[in-house]
Amino acid sequence: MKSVIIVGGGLVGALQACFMAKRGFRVDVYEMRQDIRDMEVVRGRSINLALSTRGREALRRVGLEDIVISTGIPMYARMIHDLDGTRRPIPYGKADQFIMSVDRRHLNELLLTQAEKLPNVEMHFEHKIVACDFNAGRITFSKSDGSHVTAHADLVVGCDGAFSGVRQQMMKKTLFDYEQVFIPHGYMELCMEPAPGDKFAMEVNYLHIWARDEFMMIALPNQDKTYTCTLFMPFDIFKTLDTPEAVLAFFRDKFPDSLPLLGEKYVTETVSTSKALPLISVKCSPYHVKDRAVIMGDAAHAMVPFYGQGMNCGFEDCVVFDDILSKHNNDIAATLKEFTEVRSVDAKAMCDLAFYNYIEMRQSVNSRLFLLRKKLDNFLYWLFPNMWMPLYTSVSFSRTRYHQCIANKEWQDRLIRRALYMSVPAMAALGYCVATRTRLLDAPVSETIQQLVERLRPTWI
Ligand code: FAD
Ligand code: EGO
Repeated sequence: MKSVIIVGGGLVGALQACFMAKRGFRVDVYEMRQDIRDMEVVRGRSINLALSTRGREALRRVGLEDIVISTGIPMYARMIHDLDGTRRPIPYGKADQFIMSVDRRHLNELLLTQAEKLPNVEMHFEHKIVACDFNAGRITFSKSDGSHVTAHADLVVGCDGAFSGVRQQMMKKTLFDYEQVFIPHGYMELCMEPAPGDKFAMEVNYLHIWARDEFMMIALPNQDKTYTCTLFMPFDIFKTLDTPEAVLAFFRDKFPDSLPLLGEKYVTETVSTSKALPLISVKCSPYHVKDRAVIMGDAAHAMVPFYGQGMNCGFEDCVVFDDILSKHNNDIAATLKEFTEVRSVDAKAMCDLAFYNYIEMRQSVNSRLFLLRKKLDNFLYWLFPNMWMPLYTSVSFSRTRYHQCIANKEWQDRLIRRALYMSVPAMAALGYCVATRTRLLDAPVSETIQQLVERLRPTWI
């Protein structure tokens, strides 16, 4: 059987190892970090993630859906926090439509352990990719002691994240398109401890959102009754919050209701001393080199986190790849070619959607408008359940291809625009009638209309 090297033992790499091994490929996973299962604390990155339908489908196929769902916390609605502290819940849709708050580390550990259960998988930690020769199927890794090792495989799968080393090697090839954008916003994570009595500090089973134009904060619940809050803000503003006093004034002004829950001391100390982390959006094409290499997950399409789809999209990559392998009876060359064709269109669409949300959430999401938009979405969905699926619903609760989600949204927008245009003359007529009500009822006008009707009436009536 053919051999596969998977670079990166993160969420997507560990999942891809399960998929490939189940097909009988000989799989070697090379991960730069040490085994997270042996670590006390894993630094960096968000602590929890929103898992939705696409990600769940992938987990189901490797037998992990039930365990992940049972250890996550469902979120059936968003909870919008107004500036004055008012909280307004807006359901995601039907009762069975919820997103799951899952622990990143726990999920990664489950995936690694699941992959290792298969006899044809081997893990190599503390191996960082430094070079590869795609034609020879040869990869060189550096180890933590500074030494180098070389490995061979029929296929290299790059699942090594937004700053992918495999992608970097692919960029040397001709006809490889690449685009990366760092947005002006950075993010910082804050931990909200349980309230006295070991209870959640806020309503559980919600995705909490504070929308303040340029500043956004969200909170997802954890199993241990804490919340992970993520503050999104321009680096320029983060820079000005370098003293506890400045942080306190800022939070009092923008997120007053969160202050007592997070604790003034904790917030002021953490925000004034921590570094905000950058957010990057990466698009590239193609995703493969002949029958030798392919990239998936963030390596192929890192996106800004404003749709909660990065991991879900990466997990769906594995599902799509697996389906195409089946279709071509494990023929690698045909599979890689079709994977690029099919998946690059959809992943690009999702990157665009995430970026669009970044813009929209700042412009209109001064919570009132957010509320209005979501309520209208829900109302139309309730009215036409088979025809009018809101964009967030098709992205998060269906496996409709991402580019199709955009197309649906476009015809819906066109319809709304048309309905508005068509209502213009009707409104004008109505307005005219209201303004001139007395005159319409005047005898001469009524007579004119009667004469008109008389003249137009077909003779047979
Ligand atoms: P990664 O998770 O980055 O894993 C890459 C792995 O490769 C790592 O283990 C790394 O150590 C290893 N590696 C890197 N370079 C090398 C190398 N040279 N050699 C060997 N190994 C290497 N997505 C969601 O679906 N829902 C959410 O709610 C959500 N929230 C997010 C919030 C924030 C703030 C951010 C930043 C992202 C969020 N995402 C979310 C996106 C999600 O984190 C990513 O899409 C996901 O982690 C991608 O998985 P991956 O395996 O492709 O990459
Ligand atoms: C008008 C206003 C149209 C991530 C607002 C669309 C994203 C966008 C970052 C939420 C939920 C999971 C998330 C909604 C919109 C995660 C998410 C949404 C954030 C930020 C996030 C929603 C982690 C955008 N899903 N979402 O509809 O509830 O709507 F607020 Cl900053």
